[in-house]
Amino acid sequence: MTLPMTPTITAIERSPDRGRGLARDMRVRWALEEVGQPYEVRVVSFGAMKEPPHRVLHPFGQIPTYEEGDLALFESGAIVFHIAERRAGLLPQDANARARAIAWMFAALNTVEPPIIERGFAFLVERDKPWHAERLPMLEERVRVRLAELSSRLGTADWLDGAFSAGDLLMVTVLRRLSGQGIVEKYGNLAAYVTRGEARPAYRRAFDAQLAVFAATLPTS
Ligand code: GTB
Repeated sequence: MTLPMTPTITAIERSPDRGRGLARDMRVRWALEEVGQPYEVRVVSFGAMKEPPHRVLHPFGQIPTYEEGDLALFESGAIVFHIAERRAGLLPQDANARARAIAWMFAALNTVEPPIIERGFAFLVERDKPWHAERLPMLEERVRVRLAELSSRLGTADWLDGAFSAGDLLMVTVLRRLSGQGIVEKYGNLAAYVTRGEARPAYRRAFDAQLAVFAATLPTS
């Protein structure tokens, strides 16, 4: 199969976040914008995601995917890492600093994001269960502990380890899932960190592009 050389990513048609940039194509778009790589977007419906043509690209029937030349990738973290490795701007040159930035990428996806997602899912799908009220404080506490630890490490720094990196890009997108819920806002430095990420020109371009897709895929009547 011949695949295009300009990277093509996938995004959801009518994203449930209503264009707030919370779906995981946002982090890939932002990474591409940071390194100045033009890209194309293929919008897929929830139904099409589960069909064989999309599952060839993504075994779990999700977005985002990334196609470039004869490479097809899935998992937003792997895609951001691929972009960061091949183009300058998201990972430091110094080997140790680079390793630490990669550690922050894993921390964002493997340590900070899971409790945030679990709490979010509980709100979405468990709210009517008799045990929900009992389970919720534990889920809230797990998020709180992680944020307190992250806040303590960030301190007064602008970014997690020196210059802005792919670790910050992923961490900001993970924290944004809590935006407006009064949780990140309890940690002034984390709230400022998210705002700093969102103020980057590359972030703004990525955000506007995903919002345009949401607007364009809304039903017309
Ligand atoms: N680990 C994968 C990755 O990082 O790439 C997870 C990918 C994933 O969950 N993708 C979602 C998906 O395809 C899209 S982002 N879901 C369809 C399915 O699993 O069947 C989903 C999303 C939408 C809205 C919000 N929000 O409003 O907060 C957050 C995330």
